[in-house]
Amino acid sequence: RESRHDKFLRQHVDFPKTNSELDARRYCNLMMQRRGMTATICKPSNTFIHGSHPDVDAICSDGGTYYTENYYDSSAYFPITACRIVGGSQSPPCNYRGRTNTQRVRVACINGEPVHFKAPL
Ligand code: UM3
Repeated sequence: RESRHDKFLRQHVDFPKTNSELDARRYCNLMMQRRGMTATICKPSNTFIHGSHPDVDAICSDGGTYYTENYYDSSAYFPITACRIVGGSQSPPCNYRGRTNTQRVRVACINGEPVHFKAPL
């Protein structure tokens, strides 16, 4: 069975960025499907971090600063693509809007590994 950390990597880490020539909307529509987030319902919001697995994992230790509870903010700025469902499409085919940015990211850590992406920073 997939661990929480493996699920986090599947849903939130894409490095190097897949099909970087695509615009953000096409990227989201492709990757939300390819990473298994559109099977039964369209996951409403999901952010992809374009950083290496070790660099993202390090947010929970020397690459991050403690925020609160089990949340840590990355020290590094990562390129990200934030995907958000276009109003209406709750079930497949899922239509997303995409937005790119470069920013620090906030994650929840369990046993020193990221398991959850925290929306705003
Ligand atoms: N989510 C993102 N990016 C956003 C907003 C929400 O990835 O900008 C995800 C994180 C959570 C879920 O999924 O939406 C609820 O906040 P996760 O637990 O699988 O990381």
